[in-house]
Amino acid sequence: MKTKVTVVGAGNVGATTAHWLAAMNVADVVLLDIPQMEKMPMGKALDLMQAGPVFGFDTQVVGTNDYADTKDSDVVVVTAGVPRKPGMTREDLVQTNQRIITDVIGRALAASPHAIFIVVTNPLDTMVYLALKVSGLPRERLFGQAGVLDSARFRTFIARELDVSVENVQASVLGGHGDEMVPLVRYSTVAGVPIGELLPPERINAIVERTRKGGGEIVELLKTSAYYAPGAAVAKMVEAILKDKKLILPASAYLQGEYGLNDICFGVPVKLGAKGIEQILEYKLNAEERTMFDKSVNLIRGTMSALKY
Ligand code: NAI
Ligand code: 2OP
Repeated sequence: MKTKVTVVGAGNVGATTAHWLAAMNVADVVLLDIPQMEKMPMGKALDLMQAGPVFGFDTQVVGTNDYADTKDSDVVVVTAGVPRKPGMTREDLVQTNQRIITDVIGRALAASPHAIFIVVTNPLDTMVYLALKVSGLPRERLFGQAGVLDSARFRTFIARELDVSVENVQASVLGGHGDEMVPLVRYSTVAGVPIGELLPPERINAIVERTRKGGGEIVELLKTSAYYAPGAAVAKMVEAILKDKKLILPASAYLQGEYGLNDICFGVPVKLGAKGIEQILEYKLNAEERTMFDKSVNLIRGTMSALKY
């Protein structure tokens, strides 16, 4: 049986997610945007599908403004929202994107009551929290993408610094998707060797800082948010679900006591498979990492307080 993935929001991140998914040939894709965007999603979908003969994928890609076309999706990716402009923090986005997320989740869930939802809209952890409350879904079936992207940035910088393949670099970034995110240096390795044994502390600190500000660096260059790596990160999560891979990667998940935290969505390592989040892994944190975690928690709770119910 063919699987079906809906991507809500056919802008930069949504269309790029659809692009990676089509190239991976893992599911048919429905790309949805609001009626005000007229036939834009139809145009992108048709263009993307016509890459199939060149790249060798048979994925059906449908563009639409109508949730009826999203019916019975296996996974729904939510990228609908306003991206950051230069000088704007993710937190500035709360109110506009709260309205959008509330609208999108209600409609998408009505059309696909059994889907797994991946939220991408910023401010990420706060929008995941909102989407959970609006949907009433269990945390296993609704979570957010941020850590795969942040870890990919960290891995890229480590690989470039050491002139090795990114495939040799394992690294994890936890915490909230913001400038207080927590790159876990102790758990980062190159071909199994901890990076602390390969790089001096000042180089590691510089890489950590660049990772934390990785989103902002791209906003300054592009005058809008990143989308190639974010789209790839989402596609990786979708693939893990559809192929039931039991892949361990970071995701923004609703915590109920894990890491001593409650009633917050926060980036933690999870096992992703056909049921969505199948396990939340608890790494042992030292005092320094715990302090960074707590700072990140405070930042997210501050953003959450901007939600208006
Ligand atoms: P974009 O402006 O290119 O696309 C957003 C699309 O959402 C637009 O086409 C817009 O018409 C659509 N939209 C707005 N309201 C909608 C609604 N109610 N229903 C359906 N579609 C609606 O923005 P971009 O760059 O794609 O970013 C999207 C979101 O993703 C932003 O909030 C951005 O901050 C976030 N983002 C998150 C990342 C992450 O790692 N979690 C990484 C990059 C961006
Ligand atoms: C990023 O990290 C803006 O969240 C977006 O690129």
